[in-house]
Amino acid sequence: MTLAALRALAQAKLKAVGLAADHADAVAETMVAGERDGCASHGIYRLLVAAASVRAGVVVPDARPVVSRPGKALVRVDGGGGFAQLAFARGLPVLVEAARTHGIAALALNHVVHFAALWPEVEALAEQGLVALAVTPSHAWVAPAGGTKPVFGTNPIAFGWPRPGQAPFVFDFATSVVARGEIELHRRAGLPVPEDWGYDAEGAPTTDAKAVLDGAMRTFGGHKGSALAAMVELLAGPLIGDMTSRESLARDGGRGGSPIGGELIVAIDPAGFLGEETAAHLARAEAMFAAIEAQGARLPSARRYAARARSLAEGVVVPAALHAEIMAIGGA
Ligand code: NDP
Ligand code: PYC
Repeated sequence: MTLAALRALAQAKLKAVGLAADHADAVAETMVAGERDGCASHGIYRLLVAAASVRAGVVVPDARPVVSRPGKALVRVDGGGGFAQLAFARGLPVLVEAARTHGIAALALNHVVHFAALWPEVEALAEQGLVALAVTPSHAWVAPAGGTKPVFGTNPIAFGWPRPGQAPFVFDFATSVVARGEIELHRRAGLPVPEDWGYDAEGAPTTDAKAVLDGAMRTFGGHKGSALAAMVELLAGPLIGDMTSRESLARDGGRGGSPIGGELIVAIDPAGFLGEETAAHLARAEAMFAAIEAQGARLPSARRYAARARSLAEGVVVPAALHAEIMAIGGA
C-alpha cells in the first residue's frame, strides 16, 4: 500500500469506530509512521488495539486537551481521557517555546490513553534543535528483577539528539526485555518466544507467548532494567500526579484497553548551556557518532531511517490477514 492509502484507511476506520476527526488524524499519523519505519509492533496493527480501546469505553473519543502552565518552564496538557497523540500535538509548540526561553522545560501529559511508540515525539523535538527525553508507564505486565509477578509496565524510554544537517540520533525502547506488542505479534503468528522473555502465571519460565501475556514479562538487563522501569513509573506517575502501571491496570478493570495515565517529556535547548559555542560542541558529538560507525556498529534509528526511505519510495506491505482484520472493523 502507499502511505497515503494506509493513512486514509486508518483515518476512516478510526472515525468509523467513533473517534473525533482531529484525534483520528493524530492517531493515524503515528500508526502510519510506525509502519513506514518498519516498527510492526506499533504500526498499523495498532488500529485493532485503538478500535478495541474505543469500543471498550476506555478512551474518551472526543476529548478536548487543555493546555496549562503550572510553572515558567512547565507545561501540562490534560488529555481529558483521550488518546495521547492529540494531547502531545497541542503541547509540542508550547514545550518548544518554553525550552527555548528557559533552556530546559518539561511537558506532562495527564489523563491520556497511550498505546504509541515514543520516538515520533523525541524525533519531532530533536528536529527542532532540542535534546529530548520521554517516558511513560503502561499496564502492570512486567515483573521486577528477582520476582515473577507483574508490578511495572513495559515503560519505554526515548531519547533524541539533534544532528546538524542530518536526521536526529534517536533511541526508543521498552524497559521490559521487549515491547508487549512484539509478544502479541508472536502469539498472533503462533510463534514461541525466547525463554528469557517472561514467566507463566505460576512464575515458571516459558516460551508460550500467550502464557507470558497471561503471566509476567521480564525487564531487560536484570536489575538495571528493573530500576529504570521503576524510574519511569515515578517520573511519569506520582511526579506528575498520574497513575502507576498497577493503578492503570486496575482502572482498566478487565476491559482490555490500552494503558491510561501520564507521560513526561523533557526538552533541553543546547544553546542554554553552550551559547555561541553550540555548533562546536554539537560537532564533538558527531565525532562520537563517527567513532561508533567506524567500527561497523550502527546507530539506533539507522534501521528506521533506512526503512523510511524504502517505504517512501515503495510503500509498505501489510500482511493479508491483518488487512482483513482491519477491513472487518465496522462502524460505531
Ligand atoms: P527494541 O528492543 O526493538 O529497541 C528499539 C531501539 O533500539 C530502537 O531505537 C532501535 O533502533 C535500537 N536498536 C535495536 N537494535 C539495535 C542495534 N543492533 N544497534 C543499535 N541500535 C539498535 O524496542 P522495544 O521492543 O523495546 O520497543 C519498541 C517500541 O515499543 C518503542 O518504540 C516503544 O516506544 C514502544 N513501546 C511503547 C509503550 C507505551 O506504553 N506507549 C510501552 C512499551 C514499548 P532502530 O529503530 O533503528 O532499529
Ligand atoms: O508494546 O508494550 C507495548 C505497549 C504498551 C503500550 C503501548 N505499547
